[in-house]
Amino acid sequence: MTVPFSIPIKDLDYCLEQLLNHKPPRILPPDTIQHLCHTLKTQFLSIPNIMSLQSPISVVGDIHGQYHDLLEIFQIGGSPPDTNYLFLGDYVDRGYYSIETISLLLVLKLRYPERINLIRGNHESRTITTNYGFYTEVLNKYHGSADVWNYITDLFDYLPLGATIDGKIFACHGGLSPSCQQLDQIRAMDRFKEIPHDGIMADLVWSDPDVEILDFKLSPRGAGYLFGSDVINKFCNDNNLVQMIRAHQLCNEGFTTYWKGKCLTVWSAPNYCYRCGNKASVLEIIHSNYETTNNKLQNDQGVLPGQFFNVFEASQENDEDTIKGKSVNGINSDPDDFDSTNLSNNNINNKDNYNDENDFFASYFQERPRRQQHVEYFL
Ligand SMILES: [Mn+2]
Repeated sequence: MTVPFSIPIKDLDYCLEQLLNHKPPRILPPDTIQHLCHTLKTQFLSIPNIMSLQSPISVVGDIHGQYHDLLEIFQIGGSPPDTNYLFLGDYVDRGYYSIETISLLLVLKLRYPERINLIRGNHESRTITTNYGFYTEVLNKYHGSADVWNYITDLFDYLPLGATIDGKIFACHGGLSPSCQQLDQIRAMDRFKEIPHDGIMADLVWSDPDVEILDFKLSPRGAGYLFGSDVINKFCNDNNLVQMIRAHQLCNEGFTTYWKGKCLTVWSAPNYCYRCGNKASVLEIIHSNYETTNNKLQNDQGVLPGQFFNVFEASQENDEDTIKGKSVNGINSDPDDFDSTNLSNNNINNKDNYNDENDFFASYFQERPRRQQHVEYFL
């Protein structure tokens, strides 16, 4: 089924062209963003709090405004419409390109509604974005107007909170809640609001796993909880799940596995904040036919059969921004005295023509060679 939308494909492809064919990417006009958000609201209204998705699908963790690293994801992991994606939230804040990042994802959601799935992270919130970069970036790039921030943060209230994959895997941004034993409790919530400070909705986007504990414990983050092995075992048992996939925590190697793959963290912002030097990953889920695999549930990444973390490093543009040493919100500031006017530009896209009929987005990525993948299939 195709979700209806009222923005012509050629207009969406024009938005993609503005973002992809220029360096730096061109931001979309406020009226365009307003129109995108309005159209998406009607689409999100019909999406349940927990989406039912199927494999194959690629799961992406935090991006945090690292636009060029998001493009790297489509490059190494495939682009829609050929690849299905589930993004786990935290699209904005910290990095330099929150507007471009969220604009691209919103346009892609409208352009490929069945291929792109977005859920809400703790940064998809008015209070958090006011403090960690997105709000300030909007003021800077839109000549002092906060209109675009208002359009987009209003839309954040419509994002779904989680997803199941093949009915066996539960995915959300953060983790579990002591107030929630059944997925149906999440399904029954009114999610169309700002993220509250506590309760199930807050915990879903704020909580973290902790292998040192069995039960719940207050989180040092000041919101959400740490949850232990008894909690995840009971939750999976009671909801017929085999695994939980989440994001929300920086991983040096791009991913972390807990409890023999029962819980995974996928982190998709390489060289986070242009200074952490970490790798990033996308979790590719090929299938969930665990019963056909002779119970050989582990591999060298500690994930379940049919899954692998596609690990990648920062894009060239991330490196260039690192050299520029601009300040990043929420992180120590460096003097912003670098002259960026004469950066050598190895343009990420030098083509002038594009096919505006069907698959503009895919054709963009087919131009760049796919990286060799070290894939282990367990079919
Ligand atoms: Mn987060």
